[in-house]
Amino acid sequence: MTHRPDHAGTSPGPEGAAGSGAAAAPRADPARAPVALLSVSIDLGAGRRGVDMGPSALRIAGLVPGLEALGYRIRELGTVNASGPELTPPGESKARYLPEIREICRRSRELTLEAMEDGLFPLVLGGDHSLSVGTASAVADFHRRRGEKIGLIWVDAHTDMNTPAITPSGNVHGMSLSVLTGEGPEALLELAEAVPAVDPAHVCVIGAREVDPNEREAVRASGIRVFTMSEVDERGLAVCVDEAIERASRGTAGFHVSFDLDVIDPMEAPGVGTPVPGGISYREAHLICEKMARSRKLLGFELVELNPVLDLGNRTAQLGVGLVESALGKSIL
Ligand SMILES: [Mn+2]
Repeated sequence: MTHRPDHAGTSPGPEGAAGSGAAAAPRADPARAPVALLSVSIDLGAGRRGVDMGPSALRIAGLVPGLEALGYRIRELGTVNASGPELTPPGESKARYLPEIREICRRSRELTLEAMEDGLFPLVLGGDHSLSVGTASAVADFHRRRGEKIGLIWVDAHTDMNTPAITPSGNVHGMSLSVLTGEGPEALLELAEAVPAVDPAHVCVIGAREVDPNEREAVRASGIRVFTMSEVDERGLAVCVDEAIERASRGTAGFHVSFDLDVIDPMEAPGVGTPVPGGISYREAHLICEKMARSRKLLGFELVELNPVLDLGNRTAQLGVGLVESALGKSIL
């Protein structure tokens, strides 16, 4: 197993000293149900190849032993495999590979829902960000069937609020949050049991710094709350994360997190599908995840857009494993 350095420099947190005697034991957490681990090997929603290998790289970086060391039992749900772009007709240029992406989302959604019905906490490894249409809607529908709403926190350099009508690229990974909040291709909207799958009033984006021109209008019209990188710089990350958690938790059963590794600066996370300069730091990424763990409101977590082809010695995958551990309760003290 590879050694992963522990993350350094984050504060122990407000309740750090109040461990109530459970010294070495992992922090109690409602998410400490057994973990259902699902890999979604797809890059059809992205503009370049490689993120389909993300789930394997995270496993090589020690994801499973890391979670077991935290006390989690893991149930493997296996891998949902998309066909490669060489063998898949791209179809319409404004939503490339839509039929195949729909099928991958449908299968990912079913596996996620089944696991939750069995009492498991869904942890999803991607894969390009289109997969969230399946997984996040599964978490939403699981709770909807129980009369509950969920929040959604989208940690990403992008807002993923494009639609076929406005997309400059035709890449579906830039449309997934739009679909989840009610606008997009019918083939994807109809996967969820309700439209929108998630009420935009409970949706936050953290770290956005690259939004397409027409996408800005869609963001403004949608009612989601975007903490842009400049707001994060102006007000500080901790305040923004606290507000995002508050908004996603108010009147909901809790929130699902969709964590796109491109939110982190490419200097620290080079192995991502769509690198954008000016991202958050290694320590800030951990702070986000630790705050989510401390909130005790986490309903599901997915880590997406890891691209091993662009990575340097699997360091982005190692960072990703550390972030999952932080989100699931690992802390410095
Ligand atoms: Mn994304």
